[in-house]
Amino acid sequence: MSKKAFIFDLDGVIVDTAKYHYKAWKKLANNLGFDFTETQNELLKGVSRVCSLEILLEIGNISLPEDEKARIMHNKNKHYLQYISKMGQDEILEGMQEVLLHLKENNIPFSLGSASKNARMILTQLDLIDLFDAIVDGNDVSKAKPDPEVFLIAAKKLNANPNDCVVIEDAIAGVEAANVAGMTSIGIGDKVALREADINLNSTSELTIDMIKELIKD
Ligand code: B16
Ligand code: MG
Repeated sequence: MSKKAFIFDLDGVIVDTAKYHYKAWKKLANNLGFDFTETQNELLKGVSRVCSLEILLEIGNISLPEDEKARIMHNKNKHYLQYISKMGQDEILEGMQEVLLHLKENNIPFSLGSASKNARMILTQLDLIDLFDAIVDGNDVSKAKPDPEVFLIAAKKLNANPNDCVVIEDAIAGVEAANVAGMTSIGIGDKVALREADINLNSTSELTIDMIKELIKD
């Protein structure tokens, strides 16, 4: 396939921050007087913070003024960051550190392509930030996934043609964004939900160095 650059999603691909998002959103929902289940949390994966709040309020059938929304979203993030600040390298998803190190050692450029505004802090916490040639996150985009903007900016930063890029994603919106960008998409997780991906893997442990070698081979 001769791919020349890689773009990694963060949550669900490098680290499982979804569980911490869930705890923080659940507390917010409970404070507003309704429950929020783990199944409902699936709806928030890969979705921006603002859109996540809108989905949550819809579940609770609650409407709030904008300033109140901003206030509770800020509190949710503060709560979420308390979990993030305790994270360590042992929370990096299986095989991902090896994959990133292999790419680095072989001078194959790679970027982050995440919806999170906390991405830089998370990568710093995991001691991975210096490995990345570029970082594109929720602070750099005006349009959220499934818009391809995040991945197109990443490709540009890597000086790579979108067709030469491989995106690794765990969210439907992310796979869609990669496909629209003309990139090769690898979907991690539910094969039915992520059936639009070019390659489906059950978990990050299936993203092997051999698979990487195959993707970049001339
Ligand atoms: P934050 P990703 C996404 O990260 C998460 O999957 C999603 O659940 C979250 O709402 C979004 O980041 C925004 O995160 O509140 O930290 O800005 O999967 O695109 O790496
Ligand atoms: Mg994700």
